[in-house]
Amino acid sequence: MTNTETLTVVGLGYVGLPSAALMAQAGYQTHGVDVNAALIADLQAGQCPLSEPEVVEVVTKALASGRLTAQTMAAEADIFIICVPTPVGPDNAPDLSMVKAAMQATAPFVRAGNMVILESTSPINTTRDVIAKSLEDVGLDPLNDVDVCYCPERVFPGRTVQEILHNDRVVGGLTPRAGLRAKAFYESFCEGSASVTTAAGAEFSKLMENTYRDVNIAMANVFARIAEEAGVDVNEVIGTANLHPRVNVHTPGPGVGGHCIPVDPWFLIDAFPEAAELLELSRNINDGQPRHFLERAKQAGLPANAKIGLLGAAYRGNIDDARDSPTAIMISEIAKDGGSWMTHDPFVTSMHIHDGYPANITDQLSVAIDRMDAVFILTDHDAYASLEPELFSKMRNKLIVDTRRMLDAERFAEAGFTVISVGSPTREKTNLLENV
Ligand code: SAJ
Repeated sequence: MTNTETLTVVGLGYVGLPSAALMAQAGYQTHGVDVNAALIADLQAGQCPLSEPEVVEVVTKALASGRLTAQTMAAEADIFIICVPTPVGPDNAPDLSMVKAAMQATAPFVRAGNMVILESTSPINTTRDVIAKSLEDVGLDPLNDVDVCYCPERVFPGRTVQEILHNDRVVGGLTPRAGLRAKAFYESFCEGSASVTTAAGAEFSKLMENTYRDVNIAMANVFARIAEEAGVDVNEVIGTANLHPRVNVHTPGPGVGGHCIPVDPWFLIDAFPEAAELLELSRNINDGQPRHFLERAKQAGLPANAKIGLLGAAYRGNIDDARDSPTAIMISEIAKDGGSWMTHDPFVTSMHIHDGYPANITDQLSVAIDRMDAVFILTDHDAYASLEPELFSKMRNKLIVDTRRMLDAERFAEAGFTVISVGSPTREKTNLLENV
């Protein structure tokens, strides 16, 4: 490999660590930095603490090759990449404290001629107001001495390595020179192409991409609520509507989870509250889905102080990530009603309420189903796709809320269950079976 520049990657999370490993794999001598000493100790011992098998493979290989090293301190390099979290606070205002702290710790190592790239999802103008400002504070001119850029990641958790390597990227320079240099850098280790724009344009593009998805999901959830009232099956209608060549209605469900889509629209709402009215409404519609399902369940006979089994804690299927999951909102709504709950997830074992879960998935599911007043299916894990009515036979009250359309509602109704499916009228039990 001929990539002779050295890199410092600050923030070794689910994007920073695989990115650093892929840069190392492309021949760059890469210095990884993180404030988490336990993580650094794992990496120094050659171990990758993330769970995606492909990520583990590239990270362990990069560590073993010596091209990727890890420390809690920044170090001098030709190119610096900042990949730290940018959450929102309790008031939904952006919390840039980690970007600021990372830049304060990194800026003293930056020299004239270097490039500094921010990858963290950020409000418009963060590259100018935080990154460039920190460089000015150490005596550098961010428009002339250093190339300063914004280049958001676009990875879909579960396919991290392939998406870093193959997705097209947008790179925004504070100057045209910086943009062109960042384009050449990303194209040196990624297959996707990089489009050059301004730093503010790239920041806005990232927020627009995730907000587009949030608003479209909110619209799908509104269509589902209309279908439930109108006595129509929303899935059939979405199927026919999507035959139109310019229509792509998204999938309704329990709301929107993950660390990006429920967060990023707030960066626009916070800065442009009037213009972003639709975005705030959409956020509230999506976060209101758990309450909506609870109200439907009450109408179908969910008792007060109900005990509810929750199948799925991850924010989407077949991953172990429960950050900002609709299940967390559902739990707080159940608590407001004085109810109790038991969660099951084949991947997110930290959210199991029960100690000592059995190893076998059917036995595990029984813990979250038997003697419950209702069972809510909240995550589209493959493991929940083929559940049979017999598994639910020991429920106290045969009420199932399927927020993901995982079950054959007809079959469950025939077996004596009341089934509430997203986007479809409630199906009452058609005959009650004794001792199913
Ligand atoms: N969801 C629906 N209906 C849909 C699609 C998704 O209810 O039609 C729900 C999912 O179940 C999940 C949530 O939305 O709870 C978000 O999941 P997701 O699969 O849409 O996306 P993430 O958060 O895993 O990843 C997104 C991606 N962005 C876009 O698709 C525009 C990814 O490319 C970004 O890199 C990532 O956010 C990020 O880091 O910003």
